[in-house]
Amino acid sequence: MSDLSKEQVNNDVLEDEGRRKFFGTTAVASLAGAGLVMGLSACKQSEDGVAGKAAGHLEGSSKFEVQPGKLDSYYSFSSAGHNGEMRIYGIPSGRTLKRIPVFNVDPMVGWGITNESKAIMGTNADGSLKYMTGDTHHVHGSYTDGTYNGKYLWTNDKLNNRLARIRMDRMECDAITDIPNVQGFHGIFPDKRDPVDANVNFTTRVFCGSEFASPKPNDGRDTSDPTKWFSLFTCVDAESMEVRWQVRINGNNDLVATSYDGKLAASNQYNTENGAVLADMMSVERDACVFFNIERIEAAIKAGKSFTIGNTKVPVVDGTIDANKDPKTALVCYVPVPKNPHGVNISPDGKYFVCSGKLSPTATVIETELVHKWFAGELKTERDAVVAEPEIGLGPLHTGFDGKGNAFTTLFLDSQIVKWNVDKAIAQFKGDKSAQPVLDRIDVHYQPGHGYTSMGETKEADGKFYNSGNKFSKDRFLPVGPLHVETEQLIDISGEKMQLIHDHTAYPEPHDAIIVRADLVKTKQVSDMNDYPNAVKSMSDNRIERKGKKVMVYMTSQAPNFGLSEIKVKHGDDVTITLTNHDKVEDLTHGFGIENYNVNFIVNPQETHSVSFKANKAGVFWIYCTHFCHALHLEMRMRFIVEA
Ligand code: CUK
Ligand code: CUA
Ligand code: CA
Repeated sequence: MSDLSKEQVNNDVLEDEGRRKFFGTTAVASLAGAGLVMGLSACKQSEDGVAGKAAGHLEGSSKFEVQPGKLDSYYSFSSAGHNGEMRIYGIPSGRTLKRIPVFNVDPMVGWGITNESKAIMGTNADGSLKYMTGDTHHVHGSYTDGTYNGKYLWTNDKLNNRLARIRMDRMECDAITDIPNVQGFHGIFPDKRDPVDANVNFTTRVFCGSEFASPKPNDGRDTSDPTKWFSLFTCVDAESMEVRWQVRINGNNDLVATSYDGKLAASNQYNTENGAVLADMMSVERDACVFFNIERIEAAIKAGKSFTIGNTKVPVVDGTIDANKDPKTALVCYVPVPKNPHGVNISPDGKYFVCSGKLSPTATVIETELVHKWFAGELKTERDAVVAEPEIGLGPLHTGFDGKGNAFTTLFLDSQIVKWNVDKAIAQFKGDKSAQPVLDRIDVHYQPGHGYTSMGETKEADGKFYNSGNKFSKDRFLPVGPLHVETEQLIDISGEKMQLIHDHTAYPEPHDAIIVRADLVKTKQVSDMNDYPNAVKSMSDNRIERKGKKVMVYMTSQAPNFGLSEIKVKHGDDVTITLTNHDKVEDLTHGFGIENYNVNFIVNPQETHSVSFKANKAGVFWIYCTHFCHALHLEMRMRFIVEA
């Protein structure tokens, strides 16, 4: 807050003017540092004549207020960045509904602590977690007929290169797959139907892009010869979560999108140069948006035209430019787009992919049908698939759609969302000088990364809400130390002009999210005991069994009691405790914590979880219920006695 005057701070509400000044200085400083100054002005009157309006308080925004006791109409499923989890917000309220632990350890629910969650996360030979952290960027859901079917969500781990699946009936992670031989696993997108089988109109594959080239295999060879490093595009089976195949590419993969016909996966490439340092990555004017021909890739693998890398058994096909010169047999099509593009999104009608310029003030519109024509050998050059390239503003990144022909792109450098019309951009590209694609701009606070619309990644895009995920909040909330909270800004896009509804906070730092209509999500409120193979099914089954140094404890809980009043073991024993919650009432969860033993997890109604640990401290240690469950919650405790 140091740049703001005392007077401004003393006002109940800071004036917009002060914010602009504050924003301007810091933004220019940070961009100058990156060598990316491109004539930045924070609130510019653009050449298209559409001025960004100061997004203050929206008159009538209370119509979107979710009153106490009322429910939101949408779920937002969001990534969490380097926190490694997935989050659920209610829209339009912006209320945080749940944080789903995925790649991170979460003692509140016992993720990374119970044996069942450790088995999903992966362990070393000694039972310790293989990884304790991750970096989630993108969340996408499973599809039927081009819209969400409410079954699965997937998210990536850019840090440790894993794909995780969330089952939506419980909103819990049920599978994590290592993506072999890649680094910087960033973009993901599920397919929307099968490219060949007309009966399969639902998601069966998840596509994964990787940003960073690396030696293959990465075992110490070629460490000083980056020309030998390359990136892979990966396909994972949506049900088995096994890696199906990979494609060797030139350049890199950043974000991923899929066509509605199931035939294409697309990925933007900012490093076609294969540069290892920044200057090299920005050296050419055009990079690419790359299209994968799913049917041909799978046919090539069936025909055995693949190789493997090191000990990995996953078949890899050659998708490099040199190996794909003939469009009629090519597996991959590289469409040139300017410059260091970021983000690729498909319009809800399936007709157009939009890839943003990032270092070019343009968005490139690529027609799906023309990509198919290129693969059929009917297009002269890959670039001929481009049908529009409107100038929309500085630092364009991600695009959402309203289902009415309009696109909404985040402008990182301009700190704006720009609304533009796809058909008008195409007309302008064809030479119609009267066509003005840009329709509206709104300032956001500040510097948006992802922006996404309600149902915008489906054919049911409804044009109601747009959420801007901003990378800097600066003065927007009370300061909480050097790192500010992030801002998410909800915008009403139902009218001609965008209107800011409100800000809500997000713990740093989410990237992308999807906004899903609430009626498409059906969760179970009470689990089925039979879904847990190790359930202690009867209250009379409470017991302790010993085999040598191994002690197995089988227990139940039912408010306000644990099924045993003490567990007695010997110092050095290997203890496994299995706990089944026999309560059937919705939300009647018990916790299980052992004093000074670092054991902490919960059991929801009818669920079973277990923990294993060494009794390495002698003494009396209270076990208590950590989750408020009953008037006698405090009395819900028992003893863990370790004899010397
Ligand atoms: S990336 Cu973060 S703003 Cu990881 Cu989707 Cu574009
Ligand atoms: Cu059981 Cu608190
Ligand atoms: Ca580049």
